[in-house]
Amino acid sequence: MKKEKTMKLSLPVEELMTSGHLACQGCGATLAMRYVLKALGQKTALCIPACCWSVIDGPFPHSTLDVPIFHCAFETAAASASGLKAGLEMVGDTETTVVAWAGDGGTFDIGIQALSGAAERNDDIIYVCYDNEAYMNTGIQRSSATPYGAWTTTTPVKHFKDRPKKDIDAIMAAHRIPYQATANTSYPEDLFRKMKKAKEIKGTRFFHIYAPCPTGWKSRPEDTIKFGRMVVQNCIFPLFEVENGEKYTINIKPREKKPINDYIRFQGRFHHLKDEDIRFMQEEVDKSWERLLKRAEG
Ligand SMILES: Cc1ncc(C[n+]2csc(CCOP(=O)(O)OP(=O)(O)O)c2C)c(N)n1
Ligand code: SF4
Ligand SMILES: [Mg+2]
Repeated sequence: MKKEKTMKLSLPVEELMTSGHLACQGCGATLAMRYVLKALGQKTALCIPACCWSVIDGPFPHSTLDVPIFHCAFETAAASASGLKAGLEMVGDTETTVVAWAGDGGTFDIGIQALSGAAERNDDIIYVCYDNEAYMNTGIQRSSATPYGAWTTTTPVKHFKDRPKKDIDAIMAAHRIPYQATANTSYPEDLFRKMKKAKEIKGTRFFHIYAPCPTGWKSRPEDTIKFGRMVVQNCIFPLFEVENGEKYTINIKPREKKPINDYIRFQGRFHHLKDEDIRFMQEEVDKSWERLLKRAEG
């Protein structure tokens, strides 16, 4: 007799994100929201500034999410979340988890002042930056999260981005917030565990989530999960946690660190790069991995 196949689910079956979202196929930011809400549960309120996610959710009064959303101005994700948390506490609601949910442009660039203010005050919010490495919603413009070498509409092929990605994780660690983590939808259990842990901590918590964007990266939708695994194995986007800005824990250390070439080759935004450009990028990745290892050694 044929043995029946069973699959063990390690994440809760309950969905707070339903069908009908408006994202492109293979959108990493969309999957990130789904997993985050599985960890945080129904008593969650979101502040979403202008970004792809303010569209993905759907036109009012429809919503793909089964939690309340406050659509705020581009630069105000953290300040809006701080205010919403204070307001909820004033009416006696101490249970709702307030989440600022912003893109890399809204975090690394335009919202960094509000984020820094909230983190310095240690306001009791979770701030999630889904990082698709450019201003995607307005047509793929460069942000300070765009990696070296990438094409965007404001860094055309002849003048590709010649500055490194801003180290937002180090900037947040300098605020000595109680908890911060990087995460990636290709490692859903890791993301889920860290978000559950963050939910139980008071104060400012910061998540930096890797979010492939097939439209802006000129990649195939079916490669999104593969990219997430690659960036952990080649150390472009390592998975780690930081407590109080000091205690670094690397969650996954690749047994054998992979070269970045394959990852670069699969994305149209890097097609113009010469061997020497890729060699330079590899050196930069090696250096930042070494820096992280040192921080984790204490
Ligand atoms: C003050 C202000 N400046 C510019 C815009 C236009 N704008 C809306 S979304 C967006 C891009 C957002 O980029 P990011 O935060 O990375 O999110 P993504 O679109 O990539 O998801 C821009 C420039 C705006 N809404 N408000
Ligand atoms: S443009 Fe990119 S980030 Fe925006 S919905 Fe499409 S895939 Fe997602
Ligand atoms: Mg972006």
